[in-house]
Amino acid sequence: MSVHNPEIARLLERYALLLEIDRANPFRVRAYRNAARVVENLPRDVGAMLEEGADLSELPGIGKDLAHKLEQICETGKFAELREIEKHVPAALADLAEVPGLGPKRVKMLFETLKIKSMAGLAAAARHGKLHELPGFGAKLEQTILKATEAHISGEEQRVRLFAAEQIAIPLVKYLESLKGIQKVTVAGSYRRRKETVGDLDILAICTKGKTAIEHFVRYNEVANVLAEGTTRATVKLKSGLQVDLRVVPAKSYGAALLYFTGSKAHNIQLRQMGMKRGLKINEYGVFRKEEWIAGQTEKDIYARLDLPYIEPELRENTGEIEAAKAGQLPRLLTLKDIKGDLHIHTNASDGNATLEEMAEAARARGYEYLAISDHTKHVGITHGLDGKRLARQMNAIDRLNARSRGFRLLKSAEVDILPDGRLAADDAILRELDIVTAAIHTQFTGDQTQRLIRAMDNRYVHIVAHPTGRLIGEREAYGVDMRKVMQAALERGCHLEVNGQPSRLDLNESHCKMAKEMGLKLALVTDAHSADTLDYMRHAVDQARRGWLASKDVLNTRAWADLAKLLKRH
Ligand code: DGT
Ligand code: CA
Ligand code: CA
Repeated sequence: MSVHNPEIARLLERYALLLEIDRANPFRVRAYRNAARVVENLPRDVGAMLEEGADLSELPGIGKDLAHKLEQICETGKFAELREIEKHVPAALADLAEVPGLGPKRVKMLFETLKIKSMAGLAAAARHGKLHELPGFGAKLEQTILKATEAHISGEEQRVRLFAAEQIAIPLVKYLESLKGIQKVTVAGSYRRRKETVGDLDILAICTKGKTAIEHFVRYNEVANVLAEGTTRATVKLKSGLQVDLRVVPAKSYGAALLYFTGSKAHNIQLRQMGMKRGLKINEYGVFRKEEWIAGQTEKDIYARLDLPYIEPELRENTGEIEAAKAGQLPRLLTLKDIKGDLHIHTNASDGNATLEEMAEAARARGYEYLAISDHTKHVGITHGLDGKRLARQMNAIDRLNARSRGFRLLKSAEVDILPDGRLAADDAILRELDIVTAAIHTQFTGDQTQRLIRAMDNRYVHIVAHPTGRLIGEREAYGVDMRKVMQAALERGCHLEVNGQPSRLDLNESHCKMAKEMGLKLALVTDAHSADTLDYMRHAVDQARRGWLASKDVLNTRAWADLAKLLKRH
């Protein structure tokens, strides 16, 4: 049985929701929700780990009991407790709880008062105006629900997070490349533009024998059904639900096809219009003057025909990149190589699973010059947070390790909770001792959080605000926050915000990055890693930053520690 991580996470999340509807102990609910988060952010499939005999209970947030459930899911596609609860709480209620504006409590109420237990039932109730008079509902919410349920019923596309799409695309590309005669395989579309979610995968391959390549593709063992099959293109649906288009092109028009299928559509349309003004026709086969083919082997050749420099895929959204290219003002986008250290990670002193030494070693192995150890400080609701004593011990350990190492430095840091009134959940006496204080909201975030974040930055020991909007892609909307105000406040105080590279967060997003750059606010790119291998999530933060037009100079941790330390000084 091949069950992939996103599916496992979805089952755990679903169970948490059903428990919540069933008014189970909130700690249990949270344990399952945390586990869902851990699984969806794992770099490898749980199934593959089990095959290699890994002990899942060593994962952060996964105990013996949960590890056992993960095994059950991998073997049977479900687990006993989920089957059990679905006997008395209709499974569809979990879907209803995810409708914007609803939630477990309201769903329970709808079920008990109006007997609503399906999406269709909810849509009908909204359409017939049965919801707006219920306590706490109102006409606006009724409209929101109506729209959301109708979109759901009409089967509007389910988008997949980029990280989950990668886990599907990478083995598929490897499989395609294994065919003799295939020269080059590239995933184009939104995937290549590094969007945070993708609707489907658009794969391009160079091959002289198109038909053979297509036959090889549709035989892939993850294919659930073949939706279209021709001699140079095919569309399949994979077992994961993701749709994949493959197009096989000759080497001569590879650049043209790559440009076309990378998109975005809006970017392509602009280019085509520019071409038309010069008497050129641009399509997926090449650039043509009258009927004559004049370019198309590389994307660079095509841009050159329009007197444009090469434009990076991450910028191709028709949001000013073509104008900037014309004016010679494209940013030189930062790359992973520019990053000199990670400014937000956890060890097993709080909720991570690796030791201080292991994390330091992994950071050195990545060529970093520094690593900030930012375990949670102790606070209600934070598991294993460090109190003053344990933090002091960690600082001593850091001093000892630093004394022994050359060219690499561990930074003393902590991730401190921002309380609802904007105060921090740690004493200044502790914060003063740290190289970097990262403040974050983890609880009670209904309503606008702008002032709460600004208050937190009023504390003169705060340097960086972590995951500033709190959103979880596809799961939880950002809390209300006026980002321009927060960024302005950060500038005034000499504070900074982070771009969190956890695949489920990517917070700040690309438009926030762009805003920060325009305002002159430097950002920290971090992983929030809870294990050594997830230090690699830096590349997701870099993707996001590139989509937000950031150059190396717009980012804090592209600098040596001495320069970074100066930038961190508060006004
Ligand atoms: P997605 O799949 O929703 O995440 O987004 P994309 O950008 O991957 O879009 P998709 O898969 O519909 O199409 C892939 C690329 O093909 C798209 O980025 C640009 C190109 N394309 C698709 N349809 C058209 C079209 O009607 N005109 C032009 N110029 N390009 C198109
Ligand atoms: Ca696509
Ligand atoms: Ca497509």
